[in-house]
Amino acid sequence: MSDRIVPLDGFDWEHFSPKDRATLLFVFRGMGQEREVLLIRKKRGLGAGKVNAPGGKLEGAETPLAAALRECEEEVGLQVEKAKRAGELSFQFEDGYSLHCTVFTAEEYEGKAVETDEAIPFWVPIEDIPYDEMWADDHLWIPRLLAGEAFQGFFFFRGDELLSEDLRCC
Ligand code: 6OG
Repeated sequence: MSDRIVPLDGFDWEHFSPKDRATLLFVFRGMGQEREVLLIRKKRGLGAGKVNAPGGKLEGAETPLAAALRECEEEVGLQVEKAKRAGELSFQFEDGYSLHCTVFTAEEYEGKAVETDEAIPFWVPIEDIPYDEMWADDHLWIPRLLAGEAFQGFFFFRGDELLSEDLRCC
C-alpha cells in the first residue's frame, strides 16, 4: 500500500527494504527458430492489462521457488517442477510501494496452459515478445535472461513510468 512520496533523487538502494516479495517464471518450449516462451495477459493484481510472465506475491513463509511454481499452476494451470533462478529485480514506486521479484526459468512442464480468472496465457516466439505491452523495465533485462546471463535490476517507477534504471550483471 502507498506510504508517502519517495523522491528519486538520492534514493538509497543499499537500504532497500521491499514491502512485498514476488516471483516471475518464464517457461520455454522448443529449440532454435521454434523456441517460444509462455506469457500471460494479466487480468488482475499489480500490472493488470499488461503482458508479463506467470508469477505473483509470496504467501506466508513460502520460498520464492515454491511461490513461482504455485502461481504458475494457479494462473495458467501449468505444472512446473523444476525452475532455475535467473535474476533479481527491485522495484521502488514513487508512491512508497516497493517490491522485490525473483525471476526463474523452466524448460519442463506438464499440462496445457489455460485461461483462468487471473490470466490469459499465450506462447510466443522469443523474437516476438511484445515489449511494448509489458512493464517498461522488461525490455532491459529479458534479453539477459534469454542469453542465460544472471542479472540484478533496480528500477524506480512513477506509476507505469520508468524513471530510473540500473541493471547489473552478477
Ligand atoms: P500479483 O499482484 O500478481 O504480483 N511485477 C512486475 N513485473 C515486471 N516485469 N515489471 C514490473 O515493474 C513489475 N511489478 C510487478 C511481479 C505482482 C506480479 O507482478 C510482477 C509479480 O509477478 C514494475 O500477486
